[in-house]
Amino acid sequence: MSIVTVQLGQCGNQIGFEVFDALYSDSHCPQGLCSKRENEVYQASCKERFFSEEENGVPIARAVLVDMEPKVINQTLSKAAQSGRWKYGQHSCFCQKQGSGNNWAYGYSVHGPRHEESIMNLIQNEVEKCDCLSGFFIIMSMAGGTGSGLGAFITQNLQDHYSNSLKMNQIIWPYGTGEVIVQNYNSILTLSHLYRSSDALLVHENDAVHKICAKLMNIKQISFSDINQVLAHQLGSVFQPTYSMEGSYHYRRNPLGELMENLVPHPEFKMLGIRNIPQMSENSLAYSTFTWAGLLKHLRQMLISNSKMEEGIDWQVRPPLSGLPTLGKVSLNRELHFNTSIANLVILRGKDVHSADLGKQKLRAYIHQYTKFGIEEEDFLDSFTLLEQVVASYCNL
Ligand SMILES: Nc1nc2c(ncn2[C@@H]2O[C@H](COP(=O)(O)OP(=O)(O)OP(=O)(O)O)[C@@H](O)[C@H]2O)c(=O)[nH]1
Ligand SMILES: [Mg+2]
Repeated sequence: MSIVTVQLGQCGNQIGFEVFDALYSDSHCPQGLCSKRENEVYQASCKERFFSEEENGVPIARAVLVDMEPKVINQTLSKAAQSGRWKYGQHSCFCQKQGSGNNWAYGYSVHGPRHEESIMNLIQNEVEKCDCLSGFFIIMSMAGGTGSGLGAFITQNLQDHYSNSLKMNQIIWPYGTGEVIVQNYNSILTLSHLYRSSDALLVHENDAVHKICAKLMNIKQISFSDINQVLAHQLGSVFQPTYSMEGSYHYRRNPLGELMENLVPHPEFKMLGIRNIPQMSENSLAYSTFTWAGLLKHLRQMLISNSKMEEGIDWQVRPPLSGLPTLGKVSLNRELHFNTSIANLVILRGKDVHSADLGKQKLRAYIHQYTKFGIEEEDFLDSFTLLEQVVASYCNL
């Protein structure tokens, strides 16, 4: 089964490129530890998922590229073509002359309806190339204008047109500081809209990945390209084929279905995160040894203590001994309480919702940028309410 990837905005397109490049490199790795035949089966399985028929021997990514300005799309297309190993389809991109200027409302209410038909047609063309569709993987930032606003609009459309196919959105949580002032409002709108129309939200925080680049990969001047390579590596580890119960040479067939069956057991809990080990520069890798048991132990503790990386794991945090702790135990023993990981991200932001940062007074200063394009104060209130509900559900887990 295949996945159609939709890359939206600067962030979505730049990450999308790195993801396809990582998937291709991994499945064509020259020093495989397995037999030639096994390698071929693995390659074929990866190809079925992410690449369509070859053109002159070069596989074509099952992807649609969308941005409202041409620069990033042109760069992305030419980087792929220059790789000589894989490329994007000739008729797989849609771009215009002017972006959304970090305005979610412009992406959602103006670009969305205006270009709906053209973008949906491109997606349909890509779907028709699949023998069997597993679903959609939609890559976008949470805080910009095009990826977030138009991305939310297109995801809603996919839900309407392909209600039986799974949709997973990869969303990039903006840096905590130093970016555009309206990023919090854009993020609230993105999250609440995707919560209604997507099946799973895979969240990556730029701050956390930046730290991985600095501390684990030893990169001095970190660029988006470095960050995106770490992200792509993590995504590859999730999407590449794994053995089915039938044993070697048999890979699982439904990449998104199998992930969601295990990770999204209830539609209220659809926020996902990835923990990945080992993560280090190629140079350090050569001097390291690992055991499977050791890796699992670290990974498990990272999950429990909500560490984003292997360094600095808090070994004091423990899961509850059995089932849910009673309320009394929670308050007495707060620092030892089991940490629900990705939910924390929303819960922390959830608390901020009540503080000055996202307070209604501040919102008033910027609301005109949204009302100009049809997003009213009431839409914000609906979004706040929906997210508060999500926070409450996670708190009650
Ligand atoms: N990880 C990562 N984040 C990015 C990248 N490019 C932009 N971002 C983040 O994405 C957010 C801005 O969104 P963009 O994707 O640039 O915006 P856009 O979708 O192109 O929308 P407009 O430019 O407003 O039309 C900020 O939070 C950036 O930190 C990237 O290549 N990688
Ligand atoms: Mg842009």
